[in-house]
Amino acid sequence: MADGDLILVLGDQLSHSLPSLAAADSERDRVLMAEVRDEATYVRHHKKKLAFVFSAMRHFAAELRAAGWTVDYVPLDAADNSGSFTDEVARALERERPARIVVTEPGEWRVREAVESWSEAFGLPVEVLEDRRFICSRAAFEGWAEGRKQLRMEFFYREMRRETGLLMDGEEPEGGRWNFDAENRKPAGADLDMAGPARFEPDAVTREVLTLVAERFPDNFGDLEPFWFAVTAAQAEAALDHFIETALPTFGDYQDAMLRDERFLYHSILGLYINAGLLDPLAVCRRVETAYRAGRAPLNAAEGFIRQIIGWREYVRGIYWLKMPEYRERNFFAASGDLPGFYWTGETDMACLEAAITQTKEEAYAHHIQRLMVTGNFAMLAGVDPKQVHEWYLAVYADAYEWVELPNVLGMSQFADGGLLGSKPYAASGNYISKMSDYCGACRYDVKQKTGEKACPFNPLYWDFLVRNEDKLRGNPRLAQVYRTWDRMADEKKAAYRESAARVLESLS
Ligand code: FAD
Ligand code: DLZ
Ligand code: SF4
Repeated sequence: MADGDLILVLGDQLSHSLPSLAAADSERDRVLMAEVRDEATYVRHHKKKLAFVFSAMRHFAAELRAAGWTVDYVPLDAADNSGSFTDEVARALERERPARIVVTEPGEWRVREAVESWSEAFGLPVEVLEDRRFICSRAAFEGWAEGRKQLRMEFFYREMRRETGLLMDGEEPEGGRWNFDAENRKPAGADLDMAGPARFEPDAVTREVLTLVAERFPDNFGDLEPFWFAVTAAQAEAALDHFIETALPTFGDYQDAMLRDERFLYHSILGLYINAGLLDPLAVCRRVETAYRAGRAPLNAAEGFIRQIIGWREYVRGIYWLKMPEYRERNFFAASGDLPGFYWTGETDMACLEAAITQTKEEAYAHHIQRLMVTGNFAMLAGVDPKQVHEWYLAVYADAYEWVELPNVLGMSQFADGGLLGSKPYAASGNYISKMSDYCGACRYDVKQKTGEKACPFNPLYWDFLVRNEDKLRGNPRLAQVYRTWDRMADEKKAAYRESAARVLESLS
């Protein structure tokens, strides 16, 4: 194919509308897809995540072939697999001698850096196309951020609503308000009817991948089976239909709730499909808006869901590219503790952490409030090094890619960016977890006890965290009331909190 292009398609670019494919000619150009050791090992990914990515890649390659493309697909266990994108591209150049390399911009810094070195290294043009599956380009986000003192998601989100026209009533937001979050904080009762996510039987391709992952990654975190994720766009569409029908109407109400025996509540479990390219984010939002306009979902549900995608998802990606690579190094509290070992086993007496981590181990999934207010909150209160926290999250969730995971972990959950993403740390004592979940009833600790042996560890850690980081946080107007409460506390009570916290921290090391 001396005058054709080599189109490299990455494992999170499994979209038939991908700009690099849309711009190519299936008769002249050749697609390269490769399962590579570097990507499979830059963190120790959950086994289910590896199986999902490889199986979805293999299915996508088959669909491309069926559509008339010539695809060079390099499986992980191919004898001559070189182990990296750069070396696989080098091998393809030897074989095919293309005129150019074309790739849609990679989602992660690490891969982008590699791609940018290729033109010089290989001595031929490398065209990097903008990833139009995102609504806000990197340049547009930079333009929005320029000159602003604070980069608040809420204002960015309004721009995205105007730009997409989603849930707009002329120039005004549908229902007269931009945000219906105040209605989305109900605790859930066990009596609610929850269908759970759509589940799919592994086919022969997936079964082959399951065997490969079991053999090659036996010591990675997480249970490989049962494996029920969608691995094709058609299955992911079916999962979207299922969500809209069974969970969207109540998505808003119980968005922040946690239940021991209901791992998924009314969440969509679509993030992994959207991030891999099996579902288009804007099309998903349009489907949700249609359901609202047809009277099949209330406004607080539709708005809440759409905000997560055109608001939070676009916003964190904008922040990632605006601030990388220095963002990854941020550690506002200079936290240096090690991640407790139970994050890898789930073996802890704290029922909330045990539930969130066990579920993560079994499903490669936990919902937003579990990630933010249970595992994230605990790590921040305990002073864990944010880099270790980041690596854990990047490894354990099937939807985790650095561009979306890092700002959520480092910024939103650990406040390690010093307040770029949030105006105050999401620090909470056991009371928040008790209010929003049924975990505390089954816990060896007592959420009502503030200090002492039986006290919920979140309680003393909460105050200890605020006191330890007083020099960084006292000036924050949103924490003024909290520090006034601390100031008014009797000295013995303060000492008891600090002693209890020291005992908890000691037990973690
Ligand atoms: P739903 O609750 O059904 O939400 C719908 C969709 O909105 C999601 O599928 C996702 O596409 C989007 N969304 C919701 N919240 C966010 C957010 N804060 N940032 C970006 N998109 C959002 N999301 C990831 O996709 N990958 C990650 O690695 C990731 N790591 C996280 C780590 C922490 C500490 C926190 C607090 C959040 C993280 N999130 C991450 C965001 C969010 O928790 C997940 O997107 C969500 O839980 C995925 O489950 P779901 O598909 O059922 O989402
Ligand atoms: C997550 C992942 C994994 C585990 N393996 C591969 C792989 O072998 N080949 C591939 O093309 N992509 C993989 N991915 C997704 C990539 O990490 C993702 O496409 C890039 O990080 C985006 O920059
Ligand atoms: Fe978690 Fe504390 Fe409740 Fe136990 S008592 S489940 S540790 S919040």
